[in-house]
Amino acid sequence: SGEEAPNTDIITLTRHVLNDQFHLGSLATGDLTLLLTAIQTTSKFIATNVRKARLINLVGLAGETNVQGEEQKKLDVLSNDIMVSQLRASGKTAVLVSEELEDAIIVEGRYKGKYCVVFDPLDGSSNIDAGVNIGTIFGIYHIQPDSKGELSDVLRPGSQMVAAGYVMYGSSCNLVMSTGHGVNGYTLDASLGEFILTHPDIRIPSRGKIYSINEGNAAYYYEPVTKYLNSIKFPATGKPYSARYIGSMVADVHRTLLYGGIFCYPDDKKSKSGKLRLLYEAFPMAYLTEQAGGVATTGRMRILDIVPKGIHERCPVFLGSKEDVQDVVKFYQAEAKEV
Ligand code: P6P
Repeated sequence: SGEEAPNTDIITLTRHVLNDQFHLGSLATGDLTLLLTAIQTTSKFIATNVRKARLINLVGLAGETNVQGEEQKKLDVLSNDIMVSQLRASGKTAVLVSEELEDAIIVEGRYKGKYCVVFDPLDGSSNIDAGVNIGTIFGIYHIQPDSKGELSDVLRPGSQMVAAGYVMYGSSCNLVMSTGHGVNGYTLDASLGEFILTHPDIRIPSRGKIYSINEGNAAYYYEPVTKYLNSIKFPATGKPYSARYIGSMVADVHRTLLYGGIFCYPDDKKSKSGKLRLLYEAFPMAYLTEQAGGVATTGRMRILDIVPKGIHERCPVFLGSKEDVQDVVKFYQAEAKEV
């Protein structure tokens, strides 16, 4: 008939992760798959609410009433609540850390499992009124061998995570994830309610042409950052880089993974440790960046080597194409030599 035959070999996230289990060998008990299924469910729920929010003005400050006159929850509070309940109900978690909760949740009783999930349920939610893409960011640790699940299980370097990912809520709903064997991207087919593999084996280009940083902070930058930016804005040879800054980490990192270049949120004279959170923003994005062949550093050390002291601590972030990030590090190393 000449019509394009429907693609019958669609690979769903669940099937892809199940296949992945063969990599994990004996470690694969299905628990991680079930945990990732719970994360998929929360992503679909949040995606629906983010979309509705744009339609019926669900956004705004907590305590206001929405068009139905109901006491409405801020989207990020709602997103947090659904993630906590779904992750606990999965029976696979022992420790939960959320950007929205002051303290870690230790799961007790019959629902206690072997994994710790650290997450920002809706990062960048202040952008939602403007229709900017926002997202959920998550990282997963296995509890330590002699532990039943306690705070020390999440105060570990990001290099000990077994999986990490983000969900971006925009014109489509994209889930990008790694379980330690490369990075894959999935797109939600709302008619099927399934995440379909659309970006297999994402590899970040070794060098890009885009830099992403909030130049509104330029007055506070330390010298290595100023010198690096000048080197790509006024290059001795070649063309200047393009500037792209969305101000929503998931959107800026997603573009960096796909197009290459560098995303920066450095420490400066105003923000002594930078702005981004180590456990559930920097670690998962650094994990994905490295799994895609890129580099993620504070300027002075590999982000995934940091040992967190607290669950909400912040850290400086430079991540993206290997050569671009290594260019920044050279300016920090030059500064260290001057000292
Ligand atoms: P600034 C959003 O509020 C966020 O946490 C990240 O998603 C984003 O990268 C950063 O803050 C933007 O911060 O200071 O540039 O507005």
